[in-house]
Amino acid sequence: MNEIPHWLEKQSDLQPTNVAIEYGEHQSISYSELREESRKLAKGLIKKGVKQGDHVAILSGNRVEFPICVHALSYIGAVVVCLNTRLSPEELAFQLTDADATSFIVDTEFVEEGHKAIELTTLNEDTLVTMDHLPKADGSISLNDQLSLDDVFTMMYTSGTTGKPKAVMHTYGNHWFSAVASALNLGLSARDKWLACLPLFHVGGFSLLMKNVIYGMPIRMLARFDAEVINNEIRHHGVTIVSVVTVMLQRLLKDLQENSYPRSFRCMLLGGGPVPKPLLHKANERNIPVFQTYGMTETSSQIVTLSPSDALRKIGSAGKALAPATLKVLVGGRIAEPYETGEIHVRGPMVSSGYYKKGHREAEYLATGDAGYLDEEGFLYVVDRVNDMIISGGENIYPAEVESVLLGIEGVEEAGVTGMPDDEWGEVPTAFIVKKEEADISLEKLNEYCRGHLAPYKIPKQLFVISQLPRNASNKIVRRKLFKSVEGEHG
Ligand code: S0N
Ligand code: AMP
Ligand code: MG
Ligand code: MG
Repeated sequence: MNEIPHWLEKQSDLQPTNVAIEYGEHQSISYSELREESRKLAKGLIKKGVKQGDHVAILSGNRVEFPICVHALSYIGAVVVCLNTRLSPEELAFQLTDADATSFIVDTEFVEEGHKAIELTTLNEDTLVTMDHLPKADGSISLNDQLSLDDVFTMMYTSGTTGKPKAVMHTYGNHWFSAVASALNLGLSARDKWLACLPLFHVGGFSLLMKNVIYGMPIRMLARFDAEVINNEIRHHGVTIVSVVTVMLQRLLKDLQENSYPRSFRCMLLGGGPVPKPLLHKANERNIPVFQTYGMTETSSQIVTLSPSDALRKIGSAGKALAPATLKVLVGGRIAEPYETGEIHVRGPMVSSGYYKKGHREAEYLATGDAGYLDEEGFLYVVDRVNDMIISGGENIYPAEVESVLLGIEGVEEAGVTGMPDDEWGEVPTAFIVKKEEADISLEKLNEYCRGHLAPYKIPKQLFVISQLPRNASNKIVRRKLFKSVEGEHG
């Protein structure tokens, strides 16, 4: 059996009194306390009926109970289903049902959404546990002291091209190799403290909880993104690494003004979506050690990373594949020439083997759905996406999902959605609608309807009413031609 000692048992043995997590104003929890709390919760949950193999959903902001729940579930051998707090109750209900969740742990801040979601499922109200009333128990209940690398540990939703989200399954081994690969790439210092401002329910944020217990490295957890607070943490409180998406770095630079970061701050890990080159130049002028990285939920976070020593020479590149990973660019099944754009394929022990209930991937390489090319030295440049996904502020939006909601609006005959460049969010969704004769469709009406069904970031920010959608020979919407079709009709 491919087993390793439970990582929290290990850290609490190696460094029981050292700080594991700093949170809130001046609070912290040591490794032995994190272990104690997680074990008590595991026993409490077992008494409540949670068993090995159960799927337990978590809907939570960045608070210390999140990792406590995650570790408690690992002690039981239950699977953690991470839910995005920005989703509508309808979207949450879909994921709870699809994931076959049998228990639901909800942050007090999202209790209303949690209850609304559960009403839309066949789950019982009493399966919902709020984070302020987590069951704790003592006594001799046996818990896992080993982790089997092949067991599924987490499920995180990502969108499917057909419209409905699907759950990426990560094993303990995926998370372990992801953390190890990152350390081999970024290095690890005894002084390191990683700031967690990315939401913990996405893999970029979640991976910090893993590094925390795999490396024994403290993390500083922040409840929400506040550029001033984060700059203060970096400048004055010993943070050495932070993971961000583009809009976060933009806000940090704006708040930083003429100030600078200390030399001990060694890595601004920037990923989750495209990065405008002027931002990279600006960060470089301010001596900010930006590491551009490419990764996705399926790769358990980073899989390709560029170090600052190459940052200027290779500006805009996402770098090279991490030590245990391989990358190739394919054009119609053939390896692309240098500078020839094709679909990025990746392979490595951090790559998920499949989606829940969708079967395991047969191919060794994962087809990422991203388009890119390698230069003559093998540095990767991500240029576009093969599919029509929109990325707004690091959140993915699948046009098909939004379109199917728009079709529910009275008077909407057909709907197409595509991304529009946006200074703040990178891209925002735009709707193109063919309306029924006589129908009155406005952005306001669309907004009002969507609010009940979709996370706010997925709601189209602009509306064009047109007479027909551009379609190809097989009648599929050609989303890339949507803006052109407006020009055709109005200009
Ligand atoms: C950028 C964030 C923090 C913005 O949220 P903020 O400012 O907290 O917003 P609110 O105050 O809640 O709301 C204000 C208004 O803004 C709207 N809004 C919020 N977010 C968005 C958005 N993304 N797009 C559009 N609008 C948004 C609200 O709706 C509200 O509007 P009104 O006022 O109209 O109601 C937040 O968006 C955020 O946290 N983004 C990041 C999400 C994230 O984690 N993305 C990465 C996901 N991908 C991965 O994890 C894989 C890649 C990866 O692992 C990685 C990524 C980065 C770095 C490293 C790695 C790695 O590999 O390790
Ligand atoms: P997610 O589904 O949230 O895991 O998002 C991952 C997606 O973000 C990838 O498939 C890419 O489309 C995009 N992405 C991540 N990193 C980069 C990068 N460095 N440059 C461009 N796009 C990126
Ligand atoms: Mg994806
Ligand atoms: Mg968001």
